[in-house]
Amino acid sequence: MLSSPRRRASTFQQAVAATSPRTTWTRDEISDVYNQPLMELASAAGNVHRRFHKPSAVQLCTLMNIKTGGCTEDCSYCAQSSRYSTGLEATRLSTVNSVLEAAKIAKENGSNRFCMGAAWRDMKGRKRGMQNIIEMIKGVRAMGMEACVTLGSEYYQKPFSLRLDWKSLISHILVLDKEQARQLKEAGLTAYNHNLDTSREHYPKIITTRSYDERLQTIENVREAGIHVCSGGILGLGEVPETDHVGLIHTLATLPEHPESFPVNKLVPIKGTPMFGQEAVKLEDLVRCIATARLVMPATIIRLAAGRVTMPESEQMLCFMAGANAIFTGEKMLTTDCNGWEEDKAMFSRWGLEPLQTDASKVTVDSSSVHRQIVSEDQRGRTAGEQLQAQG
Ligand code: SAM
Ligand code: DTB
Ligand code: SF4
Repeated sequence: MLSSPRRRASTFQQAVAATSPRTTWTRDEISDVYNQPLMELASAAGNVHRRFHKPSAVQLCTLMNIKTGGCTEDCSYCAQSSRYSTGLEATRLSTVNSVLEAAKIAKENGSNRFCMGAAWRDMKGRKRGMQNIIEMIKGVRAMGMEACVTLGSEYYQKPFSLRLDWKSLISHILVLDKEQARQLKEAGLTAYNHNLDTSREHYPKIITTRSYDERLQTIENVREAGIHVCSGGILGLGEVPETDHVGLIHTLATLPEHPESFPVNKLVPIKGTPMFGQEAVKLEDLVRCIATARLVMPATIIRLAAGRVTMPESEQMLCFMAGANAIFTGEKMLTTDCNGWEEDKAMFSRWGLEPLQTDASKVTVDSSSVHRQIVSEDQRGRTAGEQLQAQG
């Protein structure tokens, strides 16, 4: 259904005037925002960004692949799926020491979030792995950095009554589910990354071994455990930007709480995967997506994630101006290259950017979300309310 120009203007103006996040967006409203003239959209997003965040502050996160390859899933973009011949060698879970050494280097280079990724479908039956991951999280937090993990669907159980075969009964007994989430939270985990990747409609063309609802269930479980949700998508999977980017943003912006962070990945084409050879996302679609996310999820951190290494600095700056405020930095993403620390330091100095100081050490391991909120508001500069007060 097309909206009248009058309604279009008012939805956009409401988004521009927001002083707090709102989770009641309709898909049409988000589409209205998305379809504003790009200059208007990007400039409005920049203004909202300034109301909710310190404009010069960009969070530096460093990734480490703690378990490479050999994954049973069929995500059609991924170098680590065992279904495709990508030439990647599978490894076992990294040792706690090697992870903490890498985290130390990240910290020395100014990163304040360390994100550990494992090529797993889920954590089912991984008791030993879990113990090691808990040690990794504790070690990263003890260094005063935020800790994030991405380990697949953290846990998922189909309704018990639907599957009463032996296999599912056994898996019910083996799965640690909520207990795992509780342990991750207790270890001090700051955030759990689990991307929806694309819209619900486009999703079945990309992944068939895990459903969209399983992803949403994982996100819900993470949120309920009191862990920050980091969830975003990949652009350039053959989707239609006007419908699929809007669909992805709409799903995330209407969750009971907006994700704490929204990673925007540009597809890194991996030879051997079905997505290799897809047309790259256009810069205008990338900026439109970031600006729309900034307007409809104003308090969320928007992370310019995979594919940044292919973007000229000028393109990256357009993204920051439209509301992006985090990056992955360091030697590697998971299996592909990342912009190194030195390159990013030079870019920060040229453009007057500074690392977002979240002083993760202030966030105690068992802190309540209220305390976390206070600290994060404190860190991101003035809150929306304070800004408005200051403007009189
Ligand atoms: N196995 C876990 C999972 O799928 O949740 C964690 C690791 S997985 C590699 C993390 C995310 O990286 C994916 O959900 C996807 O959004 C992103 N990703 C993976 N390969 C990518 C690629 N070639 N280009 C862009 N993003 C990619
Ligand atoms: C996210 O959204 N992007 C990161 C992180 N979360 C785990 C991963 C990007 C992977 C890029 C392709 C690769 O290096 O294999
Ligand atoms: Fe496995 Fe994650 Fe890659 Fe999918 S994205 S194949 S779940 S590692």
